Order: sequence, then C-alpha cells, then structure tokens
Amino acid sequence: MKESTYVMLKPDGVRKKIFEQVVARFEKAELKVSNIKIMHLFPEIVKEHYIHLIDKPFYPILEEYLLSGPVIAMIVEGDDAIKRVRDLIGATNSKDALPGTIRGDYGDKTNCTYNVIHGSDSAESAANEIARFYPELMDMSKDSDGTQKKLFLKPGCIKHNN
Ligand code: DAT
Ligand code: MG
Repeated sequence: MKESTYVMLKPDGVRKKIFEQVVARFEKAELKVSNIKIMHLFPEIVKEHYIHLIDKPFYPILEEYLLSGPVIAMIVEGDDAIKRVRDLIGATNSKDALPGTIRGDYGDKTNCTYNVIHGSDSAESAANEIARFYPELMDMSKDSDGTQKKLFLKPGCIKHNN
C-alpha cells in the first residue's frame, strides 16, 4: 500500500553532512523524497513529538540534542514506506543497528540518543507527525456546520524532486 511517512535528519545528522547519502538510500529503494525543509525546532514541538518519552530520565538530554542545531525534514512516500524507512534507518540504539542501515553506518555507537535520523513508527504517528511539522500542507477548512474536517493533505501539495 502506498504510504507517506515523516523523516527528519536530526542535528548530528546535519552536522555529519549525510543528507545526500540518506536521500540516495531512500531513492535507491524506490521511495520518493519530497517537501524537504530545514528548520530549527523549539522546545514545545520537541515535547509534543516525544510526548511518549517525556517522563524518561534521558528526556532533558533528548530535548537539548534536538535543539542543538537545525534539522532537515522530509516526507518519504512509496509502497509500505513506513516500515521500509524504519528498516533502512535501523535500530534505535546505533550500536545495535546493523551495518548498512543509516544508524548502523552514521549513528554514535557510544550514545543512544545521538542516532542521526527519525522515521515515523506507525501510520498513526506518520499522519500526526506530517501534520505537526507541515501545518502549511494541511487543509484546515471546516464543514458547513463549522466542525473541523479531519486533517488531510491539500491536493497537489507533495512536491517531488524526482
Ligand atoms: P525511535 O527513534 O527508534 O523511534 P524512540 O521513539 O523509542 O525510538 O525514541 C526516540 C529517541 O529517543 C531515539 O531516537 C533516541 C532517544 N532514546 C530512546 N531511548 C533512549 C535511551 N534509553 N537512552 C537515551 N536516548 C534514548
Ligand atoms: Mg519513535
């Protein structure tokens, strides 16, 4: 099934200049990369994005890391894109990620937090994360009774480079 997923090169990934290699890996796997943008995150959006981890002892370090420099966001599309992107990214802890995966090749083997890249973990997360990081792509129009429509992407808003 054709899916869209949210991918974000984290600040260490940007510093390591692996953006082109990452895009090349997705494209080689016949995934389409679109809507690339560079952003500097702010604490509220990091808290929202990692709400499932907010009570963990490492959360303050995780937030500081995500705020330590710009990130590069992208939407990746293709058959079974959510799982296939996660497989290309590799395990959360870079020291457990297999060679040939993005984290296995570029992540910090001595620090689990510094794992260079994010990919949505489910269809629900992908929809929420695309809406969170691409509010400009969301159709926010309301039904005639004034209720908010379910969020969906504006037609034609995905801009492919390839
Ligand atoms: P993933 O990024 O593989 O989806 P996650 O959502 O469980 O993993 O965690 C989000 C990020 O938080 C992860 O990319 C790195 C950091 N993290 C997770 N578990 C950690 C831990 N035990 N110690 C330090 N950082 C951790
Ligand atoms: Mg996750």
